[in-house]
Amino acid sequence: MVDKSLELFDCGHRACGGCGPALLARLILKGAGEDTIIVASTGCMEVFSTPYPETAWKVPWIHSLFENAAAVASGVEASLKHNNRTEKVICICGDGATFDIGMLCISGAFERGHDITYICYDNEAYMNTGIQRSGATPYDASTTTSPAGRLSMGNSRPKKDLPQILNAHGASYVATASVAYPMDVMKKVEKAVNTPGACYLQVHAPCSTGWGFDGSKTIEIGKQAIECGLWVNYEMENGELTKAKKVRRVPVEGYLKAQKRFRHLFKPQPVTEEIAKIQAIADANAVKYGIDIQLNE
Ligand SMILES: Cc1ncc(C[n+]2csc(CCOP(=O)(O)OP(=O)(O)O)c2C)c(N)n1
Ligand code: SF4
Repeated sequence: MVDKSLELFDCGHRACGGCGPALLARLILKGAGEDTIIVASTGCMEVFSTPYPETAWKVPWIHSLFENAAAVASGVEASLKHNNRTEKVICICGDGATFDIGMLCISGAFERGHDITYICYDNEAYMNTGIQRSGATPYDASTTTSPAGRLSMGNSRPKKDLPQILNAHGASYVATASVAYPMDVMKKVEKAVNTPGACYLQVHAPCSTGWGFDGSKTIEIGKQAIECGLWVNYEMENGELTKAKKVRRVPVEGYLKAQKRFRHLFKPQPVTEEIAKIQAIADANAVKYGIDIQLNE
């Protein structure tokens, strides 16, 4: 067991108030402990935590290119193994770096079975460069490259199912989590770094600036995503779904209404057919992962 009272991600960094990824950085290091080497791709977390010559990281930390964190981590892990060293190697990357530009290197690292943990902080767009859509952006979210307007309802594609893709690579452990449930995040990080082979964690990390909500509401928004079924916390071990957080589901409207990126769905009046499509995504998640609490449970 690692000592979770250690604060290995320091205060004084430059994230926006209520930044989900900043909270996640702290939780990752609490779950992983001191004996950890971080490889971080370019993105918000890298920018706000390491303005040269300052750093918020109290463990060794390497800045990779935007696209190659998994390749850098593979090399670090191979070198540590060669020298009989036992540090854990963790990639921490945004969804743009993970879902899109880094896929080639991630696929290679997982196929080769490197003993690394890859953690995607999923704030559902390229935030650092001004809120562009990524393969993780949810259906109908308005971003600067999928703007809602007279001719558009926002992002026209559903979120890519990356955990399933990495599961299909033969990953030892694949899990999703949310910063709204900190104990669960720390537990899954600890489990991932102690599971041999390549492991993947995808953590829902609400972004107050990009999603358009007050920074005091980060945890509330994260919980709403889970309570409506648009985000599911689950674990897959050796290819099989082993656990999924059950909920008494509520309609998706409350979650959507709380964020400016979805406000076009309600103003000037509710666009019921689009809201119904998003509800259908949540319903499909509920069936796929069996998360609905039945009345007799
Ligand atoms: C090869 C390359 N292309 C583009 C960029 C510009 N760039 C820097 S950060 C970033 C966005 C990162 O998005 P994401 O990985 O989702 O992390 P976030 O900023 O949301 O935390 C981009 C496009 C870059 N640094 N390198
Ligand atoms: S833009 Fe979003 S992810 Fe980036 S620092 Fe601000 S709240 Fe965090």
